[in-house]
Amino acid sequence: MKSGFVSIIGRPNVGKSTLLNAIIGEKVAITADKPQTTRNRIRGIYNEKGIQIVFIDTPGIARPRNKLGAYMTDQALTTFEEVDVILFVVDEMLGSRGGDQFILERLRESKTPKLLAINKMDRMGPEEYKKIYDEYERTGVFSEIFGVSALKGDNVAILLDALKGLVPEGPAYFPEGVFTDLPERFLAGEIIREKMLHYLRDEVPHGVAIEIEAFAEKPNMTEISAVIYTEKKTHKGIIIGKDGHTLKGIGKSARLELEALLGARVHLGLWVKVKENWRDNGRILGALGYRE
Ligand SMILES: Nc1nc2c(ncn2[C@@H]2O[C@H](COP(=O)(O)OP(=O)(O)OP(=O)(O)O)[C@@H](O)[C@H]2O)c(=O)[nH]1
Ligand SMILES: [Mg+2]
Repeated sequence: MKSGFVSIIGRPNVGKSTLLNAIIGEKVAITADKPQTTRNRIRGIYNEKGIQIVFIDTPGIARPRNKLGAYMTDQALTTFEEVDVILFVVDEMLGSRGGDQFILERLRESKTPKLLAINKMDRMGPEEYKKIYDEYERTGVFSEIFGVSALKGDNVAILLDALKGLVPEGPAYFPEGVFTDLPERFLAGEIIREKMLHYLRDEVPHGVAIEIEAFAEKPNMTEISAVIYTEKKTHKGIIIGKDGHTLKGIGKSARLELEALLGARVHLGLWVKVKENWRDNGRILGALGYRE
C-alpha cells in the first residue's frame, strides 16, 4: 500500500480548489471567480486500489491585510514540511511577479519535492504557455512541470499519475469511500459562503462569515439555521437586498445544493448580523473556527 499527503498551494484565484475537485471527482472545496475564496485547509481524499493520497487545498497566499488574512496565509505556508509533495499552481495572470517570488523563496527553503501545475491552459495560446513554462523552469525549483486545465479536466490524470509516483509506502489514513474528513456542518457553511461570493460583489462577500447555529436531522427533513456575520451595517442591507430578494436567492441556491449533498430535504434559515471588524478580532475569529 502507498499513501501520502500533497498540499496544493499558490496565489489566490489560480484554480487550486477547482483542481482539487477535478482530482477527487467530487465537489469538496467551494470555488469562485474572486480571490480569497478558500479560508481553511480543505482535505480531499483520493482512493484507488493500493493507493491513498490526501490532498490539502489551501488558501491563496497573499500579503495579509487583517488577522483573518494572516491566518489564511499561515494555513498554506505551514503545510510545506508536513506533506510528501507540494503542488504549486499558477495561472497566466501573475507570472513570477512579486507575490510568486515570495512563495518561490519559501519553496526553495523547503526540502519537500515540488511539482508545478500551470493551470487554465484552456485559455492560453502555445506561446503564452511556453513563456510561463520557461519562466518557472528557469527557477530550478520544480522537479516536473505540467500544463493542465482544472476546469476542463485536461491533463489532470497525467498530473495525478506523477503524484502517485511520489508518495511513499504507507497505511490508509481514511476508510475507502470517504472523500473528505470535513464535517457536514462545515460543508454547509462553505456552501452558503460560496453562494454569497456568487451573488455579491466587491468587499461584501469577503467580509462575511457563516456560523451554523443548528443542524438537526429530522425523519423527513434536515433543519439548518445559520448566522451570516458581516462587517458593516451597509453590507447587511446589500446582503438582504430589496424586499429580501438577494438573501432569498442565496438561501434558495444554497438549499438546493445542500439537499443534493445530504440526500434529504433541507429547511434553511438564514439571519444576518453585524459584527464590526470581526476579521481583526482574534476572539471572534477563534469562535468562527479560524484558528489552529
Ligand atoms: N478557464 C479556466 N478557469 C479556471 C480553471 N481552473 C479554475 N478556473 C476558474 O478560476 C476561478 C478561481 O478558481 P478557484 O478554484 O476558486 O481558485 P483558488 O486558487 O482556489 O482561489 P482561492 O481559494 O481564492 O485562493 C474560478 O472562476 C474557476 O472557475 C481552468 O482550468 N480554466
Ligand atoms: Mg480555493
